Amino acid sequence: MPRHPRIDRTAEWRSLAKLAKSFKSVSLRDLFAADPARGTRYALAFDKLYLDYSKNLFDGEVLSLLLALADRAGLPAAREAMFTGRKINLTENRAVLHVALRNRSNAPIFVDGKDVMPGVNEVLSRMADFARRVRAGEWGGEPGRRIRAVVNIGIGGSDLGPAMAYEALKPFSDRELTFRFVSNVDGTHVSEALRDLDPAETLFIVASKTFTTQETMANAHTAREWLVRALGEEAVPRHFVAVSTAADKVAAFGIGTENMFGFWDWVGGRYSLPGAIGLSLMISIGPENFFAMLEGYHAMDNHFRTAPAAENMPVILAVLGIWYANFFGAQSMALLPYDQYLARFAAYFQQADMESNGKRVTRRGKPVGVTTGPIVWGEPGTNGQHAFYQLLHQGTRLVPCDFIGFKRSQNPVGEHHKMLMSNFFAQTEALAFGRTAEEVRALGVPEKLVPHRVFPGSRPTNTILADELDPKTFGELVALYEHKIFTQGVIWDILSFDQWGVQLGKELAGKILPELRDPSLPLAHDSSTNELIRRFREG
Ligand code: G6Q
Repeated sequence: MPRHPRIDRTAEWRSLAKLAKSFKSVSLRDLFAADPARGTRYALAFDKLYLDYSKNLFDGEVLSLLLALADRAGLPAAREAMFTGRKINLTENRAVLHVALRNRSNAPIFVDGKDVMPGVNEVLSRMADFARRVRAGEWGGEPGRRIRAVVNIGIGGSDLGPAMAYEALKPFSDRELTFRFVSNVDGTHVSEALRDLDPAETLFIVASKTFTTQETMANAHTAREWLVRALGEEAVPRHFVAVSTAADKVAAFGIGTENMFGFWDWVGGRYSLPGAIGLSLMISIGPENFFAMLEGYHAMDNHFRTAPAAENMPVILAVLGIWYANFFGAQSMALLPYDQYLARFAAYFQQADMESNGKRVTRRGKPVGVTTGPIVWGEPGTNGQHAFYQLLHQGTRLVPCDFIGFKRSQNPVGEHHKMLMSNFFAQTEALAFGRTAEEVRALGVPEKLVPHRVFPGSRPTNTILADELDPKTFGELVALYEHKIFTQGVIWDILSFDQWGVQLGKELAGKILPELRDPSLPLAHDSSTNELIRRFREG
C-alpha cells in the first residue's frame, strides 16, 4: 500500500480545521435558507437505499475537502488492496476478505496465489443443503423427532451478527423453529436459554473461529452435558454442529468434519455474518433469503468499490463522521433505526466500529495523533425519544445521529407505521432547525421559561430511507456501515482488522480463574484486585 501521510499535516486537514471554526457559528437554518435545493442536492440513491445527508453542518467546499482528504489518505488504493486479497491486516499478516463471502459475481479473488471462491461456494452450498434439511425436519434429532430449536453458541463476532440478523429478518423466518443465542459465560444465559427446550429436538451450533474462546467453550460443554444427561453420549453428533476454522479442535469436541462448516483466517469475526457464522440465520430464513441478503451485500460492495467518491454512500458517511469526530470534537455517534426488528443494529455496529477503529497507533505503530473511532450507541425509535433524545436536543454535547427508516412496515397494523414515521421525520427536522427564543415566545411561554424551551438546532443527522426491511436491503445496509468503518480506518491510517484489546481480555481471565478455583493460591495483584478477589473467595 502507498505510504500514508500524517493526515493532520496535510493541506486538506489544515483547511478543514480552519473551516470548522467558522462552521461552529453556522446554522442549518442558514444553510438551508441559502440553498433551497439543499435537501435534494446532498442526497444519494443507490438501489434500495436513499441517503439524505443534507442536514449536516457542511457546504460544498467542506465536502470537497473531506473527499480530497480521503483521496490523500489513499482510499482508492487501500480499497483495491482489500478487494484483491492483499494482506492489509498487518499485525496478523492476513488478507481481509469478508467481501469474498458475498462475492456473487464469483470473480476469482486470490490469496497466496489461490482463488478463494471455490471454497466460499462450497461452504455456502453445504450450509444451504444443511439448512434445507433442518427446515424440512430431515436432519438430526432423535428417531421420529425433528429439530424444533436451534441454539447458536458463540460470542462477539460469532454471536452478534447472527443474533442481530435473526431479529432483523424475523418476518422471513420459519416460525415453527425456535432460535436462541447464547453468548455470555454467565451461567444464567445458557440456563435460561435451555430451560424450556427439549433436548431431543434441539440443535446446537457451536460458532467459534478459534474454538478456544473460554465463554463459548464453557457454554458448549454445559450444553453438551445437558444433552448427554437426557439422551446419552451417542446423541452428540445428531445435535451438535460447528462453525469454525479449527477442524482439530472441533473433532476433539466430538463433532465430525462432515458437521463442521469452515471459514478462513481472512474473515474477521465481526465481519463473518455472511459466511458460515450465519448458519443459524440461514436455517431461520432459508437459503433463498440468505442468498438475497448476500446479493444486497454484494451490490453495496460493488457500489463502494466503483462509485465516484462524491456519489459513494459509505464514503460520504465516513467523511462526515470524520468531520465531526476530528473537527467538532464529537465523541460518539448514535444509530437510530425506526424499526423494531433492528433492535440489535446499534449493538452490532458498536462492535464492528469500536473493535475495528478503537485504535491509537498507525499502521506503522506510531501514535495516531488524532481522534479515531467514535463511541457507537443507539436504540430503536421511538423508544429512544422517551429516554436519551433530551440530551440530543438540548444537551451540551454534539452527537451526530443516523436515522434509518422504511416506507413500508412488515406489520402494517392500523396507523402504527405512519405514527412511527411521523416521529422519524419530525425528529431530524427538530434536531436540525430547533426552536428559537422568538418562536418560543410566540407560543405564549412565560419569559422565565423561554431559555428552557429553546432548542438550538443545528444538530447533525443523516437519514437513510428504504422501501422495506427485506433481506437484500438488510445486506446493503450492513455493508454500507462496514465500508464506512473501513474508509474511516484508512483516513486515520489505523489497522481496522485486528483486535488486540479483545485478546487481552481472553488472556487476563485465564490468569485469574485458577486463583478463584483454589483459594490457597497466593494473590500477587495490586491491592485493589487482591482485596476484591479475597472478598469473592469468602463467598
Ligand atoms: C471479532 C472479534 C471477537 C471474536 C470473539 C469470538 O472480530 O475477534 O469478537 O469474534 O472473541 O471469537 P471466536 O469466534 O474465535 O470464538
